Order: sequence, then C-alpha cells, then structure tokens
Amino acid sequence: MKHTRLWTLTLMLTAFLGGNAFALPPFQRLFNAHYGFKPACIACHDADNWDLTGYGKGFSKNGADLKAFPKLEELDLDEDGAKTLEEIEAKANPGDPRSTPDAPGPWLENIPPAHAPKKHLQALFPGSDRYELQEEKIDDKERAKIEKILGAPLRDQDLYPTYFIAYKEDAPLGAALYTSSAKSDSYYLAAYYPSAAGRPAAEGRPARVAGLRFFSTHERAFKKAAYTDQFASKLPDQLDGVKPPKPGLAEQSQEIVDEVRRGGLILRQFFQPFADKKASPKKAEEKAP
Ligand SMILES: [Ca+2]
Repeated sequence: MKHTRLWTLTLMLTAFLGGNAFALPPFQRLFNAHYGFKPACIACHDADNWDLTGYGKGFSKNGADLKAFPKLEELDLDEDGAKTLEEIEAKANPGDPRSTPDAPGPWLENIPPAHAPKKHLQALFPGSDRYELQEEKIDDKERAKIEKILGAPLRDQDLYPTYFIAYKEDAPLGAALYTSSAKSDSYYLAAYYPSAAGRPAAEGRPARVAGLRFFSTHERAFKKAAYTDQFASKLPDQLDGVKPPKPGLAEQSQEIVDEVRRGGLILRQFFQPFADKKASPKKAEEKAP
C-alpha cells in the first residue's frame, strides 16, 4: 500500500516537474555507462521533495563522475542492510531503503524517455516548432580538441551530452544542452545558435549563446533576466564580463560561466551539419507571414 502511494506520487511529481525530472540525464547516462542500465531519478532524489538521497549525496560528494561509482559500492547509503553494489546487481534502488535486493519494487518500471522541455526551448528559440533529442558520446579525438581550446579537462558528465535541436519549419535553429553542476546544485539548459546572425559558423568559431533557463538552483537571483540576459548573443570566449547577480555569488556565477563556455565548445562538435544544411538551403520561396 505504502509502496503504491510512493510510486503514484513519483509519477505525479514526474508529470508535474516535466523536464525537471530529467534535468540530470548526464548523471543518469553516466550510471548507464558504468552499470548498463538507466536508473530512475529517485536513486539520487527523494520522490517527495527532490532532495538528494543518501546515494545522491554520496555520488555528489565523491565527485559526481565515473570514479564515484566504485567508491559507493561497499557502502549502504540508504541503510537498508544491503550494500550499494548488491542493490545495483539486483536492480534495486541504492537510494531508497524500501527497495532492496530481495524486493526491488517497481522503481525502474515506466521510466518515461527523457523528453524535450518544450516551454523552455520555445522561449530560448522563438518560433521553433519541433525538437529532437540527441544523446551523444564525445570520443577521445573530440575530447582532446575541446580540452585544448578550453584549457581544462572535461568532466565525465560532459562526455555524455544530452541536447535538443530546435527546428522551425524543418530548418534547424540551434541546439540546447542540459548542463549541471554538482557543486552548486544548479541545473539548467543552455542554448546556442550555430552561427552569428543566421550565417553558417566559420570553421573553428564557437557557437553563440542563445540563452539560459534554470530548472533549479539554490539562488533565485540566477534565474532573473538581469542575470541570464548577460549571456545572450555572446560567444563563449566573451563571457568573462558576466557579473554575479549579487555580491557573494561570484564563485557560483563563475562556475555557471565556465559551464556555459564548456557547453558551447561541446555543442560545436555537432553544429557542422547545421551549418552545411544552412549553407545549401533549398532556396525557400518566401512564405507569406
Ligand atoms: Ca535500497
């Protein structure tokens, strides 16, 4: 009975939060890369209040990367008497004491596929009418290229980008990338145009930032247009002038700037097809508005 109520609540919350419930697919995909199946969000998040579970906290504290998983395997972070690895091997939830290797429960059933957060994407790409979800893996060659420009290593979560291509009447407008920060518990969607003013991006030119939408962050000040508008229409290397929304938030702001810059470089790997498409348009006859 209790369980049924929990799962119902989980589904309701999932429906309510919409894109929010899947705002961390990079971590879900990291887990998948390590263990071979995608966990439901409630491994790391409490279904009631979306706080981190013991497992979510452990993952976060240990760096939120691929190396974090083995460090948690011998621990019993949800205190249900089973070690994390035993739980995962039995496809039980290592973040919920009500799910154990003997009785995993239905926590993995009905995980809806990650979907496009339409409202956010429409705001970021005005006039867009269709979105395509892409899950990519950055290979070693691409990784080396990005890291050289970035001057810093990519994180494991960056290697499994989940992004959306926004279309208007079948012409790609740009792409948006889910990004997240374990440190400040903020996660958001950063969107990029493949080119400036609709022209194909010149080789080697980073994507321009179209905008930023936060799903969650401890600081509301970051969600305000006064802050996010500073990113609009900037190339990733022009973001150093972004001012924190309040004194005392400089460090978090810098982290966001770094992530948006990294996102632009990551997405650029996938922009060339757009530029090619735009470079050879099917000479669309002017459509009356
Ligand atoms: Ca458990």
